[in-house]
Amino acid sequence: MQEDPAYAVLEVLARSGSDYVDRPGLANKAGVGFDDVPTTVEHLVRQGFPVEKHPAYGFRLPAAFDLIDRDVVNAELHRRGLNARVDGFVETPSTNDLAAVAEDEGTTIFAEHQTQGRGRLGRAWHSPVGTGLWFSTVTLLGLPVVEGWRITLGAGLAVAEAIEQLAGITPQLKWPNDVHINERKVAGVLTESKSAGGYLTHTVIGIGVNVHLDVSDFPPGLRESAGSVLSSGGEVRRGDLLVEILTHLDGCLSMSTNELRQRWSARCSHWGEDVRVEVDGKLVVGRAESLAENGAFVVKLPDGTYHAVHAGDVTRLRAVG
Ligand code: BT5
Repeated sequence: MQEDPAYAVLEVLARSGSDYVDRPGLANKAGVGFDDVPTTVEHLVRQGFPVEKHPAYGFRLPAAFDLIDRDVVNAELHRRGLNARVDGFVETPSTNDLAAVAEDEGTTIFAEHQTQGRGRLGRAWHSPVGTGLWFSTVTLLGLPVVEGWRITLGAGLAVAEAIEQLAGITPQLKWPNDVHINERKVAGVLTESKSAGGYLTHTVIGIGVNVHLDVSDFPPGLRESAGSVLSSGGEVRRGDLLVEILTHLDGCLSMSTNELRQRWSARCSHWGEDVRVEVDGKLVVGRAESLAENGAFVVKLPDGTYHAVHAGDVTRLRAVG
């Protein structure tokens, strides 16, 4: 995969802290042509990166800017014995598309900004610069296709555990792919798989976590429903969170189905609540009961029968009055 020189420029600036880096130094350390430095920096500024320019000293990023340093992340992943390896881009339509053509297990791609970040069913995922963790990781885990749900639920669990470990906040899980804090969606998972002969052959696990966004940073349509680690009172650095999620993901993908169901269920906020599930345009209303052995979300209907939902969106029915 082609390196993104603009991301290397950001890393060089972030590594120099509050010191300026002059143009030759930047070109040399980031591996970009001397002549390309001004256009690359202009491009970054247009993208929304707060790169400061000084006519004599050169360029710098505010020391507080939380950039993900690939070398630091990769060294820590290696130290932990994980197979994952990360690469970073300033901007891409969707990290899931870049990961879809990566062949190696553990290839992980993050972007500062996605122009066409997506959720399930063609929905959009808001992914602005500098504030979130937007990444995709490849797993070649050859599960039967019918067990693919383990990857989606395992990824959500990994995100929740990682946030709890680093920020001391306890997120809750919403079936099948949401991570919530204080009833606001803080993260989502989009898994996209290829399969052959009934088995998964290549799965991209796309994860979006709102890290530093204020509620006002969301578009008006999301301000009531979305939140971030920061807006929930937690402070984490994005690189640390990336390492921690990949570490937990490794554990969640290798645990038994029963352990996964137990740990996922213990964090799920639905149980005992009246919910509405939209399945292929049809509405199922009932009480959230359990996570079935096959990963289905089981709802008890008003007539006492049970309905197993295999795909859809679950919404809590709020008590009126
Ligand atoms: C998801 O879909 O929650 C999956 C999100 C996966 C995003 C990652 S980022 C890296 C990788 N590359 C991608 O292109 N995608 C993955 P779904 O359950 O369908 O939820 C989508 C809905 O969440 C939208 O229709 C909005 O209502 C809401 N939403 C969009 N952006 C959001 C955000 N940043 N925070 C919270 N909610 C958001």
